[in-house]
Amino acid sequence: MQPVEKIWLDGELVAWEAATTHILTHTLHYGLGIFEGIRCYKTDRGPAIFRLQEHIDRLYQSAKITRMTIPYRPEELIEATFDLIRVNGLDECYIRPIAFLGYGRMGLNPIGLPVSVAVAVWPWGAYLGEEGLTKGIRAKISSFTRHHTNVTMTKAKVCGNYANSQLAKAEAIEHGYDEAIMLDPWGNVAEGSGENIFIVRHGELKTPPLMAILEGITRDSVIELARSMDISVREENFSRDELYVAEEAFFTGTAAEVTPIREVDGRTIGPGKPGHMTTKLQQLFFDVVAGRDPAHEHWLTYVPPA
Ligand code: PPE
Repeated sequence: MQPVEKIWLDGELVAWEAATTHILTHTLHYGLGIFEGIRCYKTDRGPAIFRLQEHIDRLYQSAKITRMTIPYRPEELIEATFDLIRVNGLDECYIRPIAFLGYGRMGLNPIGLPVSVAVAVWPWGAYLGEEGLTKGIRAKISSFTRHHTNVTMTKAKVCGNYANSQLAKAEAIEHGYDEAIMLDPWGNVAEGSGENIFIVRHGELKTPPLMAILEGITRDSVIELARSMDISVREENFSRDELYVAEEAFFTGTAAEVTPIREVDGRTIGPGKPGHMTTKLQQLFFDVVAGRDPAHEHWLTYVPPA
């Protein structure tokens, strides 16, 4: 990764190398931490953060679900993010807020432990490679099942939830694929290791409903963009074999943006290259985040001068 100068840690801007924590930090052992992933894009009017408020709101929702008290107000984390982007002199970056249980006691009981909060920013290019964005990626249905929502709370972006994602991701890569697609406990297609998934079937867009998946902000954006283009969107379960015969498929996520899927389990999706609808939505998405679409200007927060 590409280090920058400063990280915001518990209310202070500290040097990148100094943003460390004790080895007996509770979350390191047991995984009850919550985080966000946000992107800031370069625009003609300076750096702009995509759907900042929605991401911060989701962080506090994750806190509510996990009963963690974030010892800062949302506005303080927003200010911290602005400060960081300015002090590190970035025009685009990825933003990673995290709240975690600190040092003080071992054993599973999380109640009463101190909560630490950090925000880090760094340049992060195409998540699944530049070529993935333009030509599409190859995915594998994972042998690992996505969590049942009563196993772990899938609406919360909890650090520990990502052990499941990492098993799936490593398996996919070791089998020569770029990304994993996980099925939910009922056998429906759920999501990628760190992305939501869409298919085009009979000319309509389909994406799994919000049961066992993360309520993706890019997912929500793409649904709205598609409807603005008069594309019909169904939030409906579909099976693995329906994915195999889809006309198009793509992932959405803050890191992954809109990444076409050109192959699943050795089956070519559509013509084996990004389809018409995927390309149109990807283009519109990149216009929106770069501040080139007045209709969705309200999704951008321009980093104010100090
Ligand atoms: N599902 C999962 C499991 C997930 O982790 C993400 C984001 C999404 C869907 C898409 O959500 P949204 O970003 O709100 O559209 N994954 C984050 C972490 C990726 C990482 O490798 O770290 C992200 O994209 O920032």
